[in-house]
Amino acid sequence: MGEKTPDHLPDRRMKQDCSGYHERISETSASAEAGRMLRSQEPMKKESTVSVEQGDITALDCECIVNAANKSLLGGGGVDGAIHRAAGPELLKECRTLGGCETGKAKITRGYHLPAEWVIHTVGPIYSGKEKDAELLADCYRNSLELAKGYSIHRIAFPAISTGVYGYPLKEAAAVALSAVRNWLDDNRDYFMEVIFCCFNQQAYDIYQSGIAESRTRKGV
Ligand code: AR6
Repeated sequence: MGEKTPDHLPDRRMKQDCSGYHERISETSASAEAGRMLRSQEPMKKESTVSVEQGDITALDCECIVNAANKSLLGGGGVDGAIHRAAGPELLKECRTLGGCETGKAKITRGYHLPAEWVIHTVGPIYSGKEKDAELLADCYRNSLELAKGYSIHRIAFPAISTGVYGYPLKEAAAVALSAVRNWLDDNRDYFMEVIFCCFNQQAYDIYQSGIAESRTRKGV
């Protein structure tokens, strides 16, 4: 990995900005924050957000996208294949220098020809039905967010890791993903992060959307 020079990256933001057709819901509570600010007279902090969008993650104009890779980090099918195709051969070249990645861990590269400046590659568990699956899947989200924070990234999009070739049931995986992200945001209240769950199809979108709505109801916001 070279030096972090995001300011000197070529302008890739001319690619498609998908915000026009991606639906979004958010669990942020700006009005609650405004109320707190008035009461405490403290300056208003930007609240982290969690949202869900439907579409192709390779088209997202987002600072960082996450790849559901395999341990070799040398590409594959599904979202991994799509990311490598869209990023171009430079991505594979950089991935070759990384020495692979263990399940649950994460590594970072440039985004090359993607609209995203950065790609975080994480390796989800192959679903086995054992307890360890959820721990490893949560590690993917936690370690990706931690790595992103280390690179001062503030906007990150995740695919539904492990729910394709690796066979993790979507509903279970979404619950793990949402809770891992929420826990990380709770532990990092001093750091603003915009988290997007990018769902490839309607079924995944609906599952994530209801998961977020449920947590909003629980929190009463
Ligand atoms: N944008 C967003 N989500 C996508 C896209 C896309 N372009 N394409 C697929 N998905 P998978 P895994 C969704 O199989 O289960 C690869 O070969 C898809 O609908 O890509 O973690 C790797 O090299 C599904 O919900 O990843 C590994 O060998 C989710 O992304 C293995 O697959 C994940 O499906 C990893 O398997």
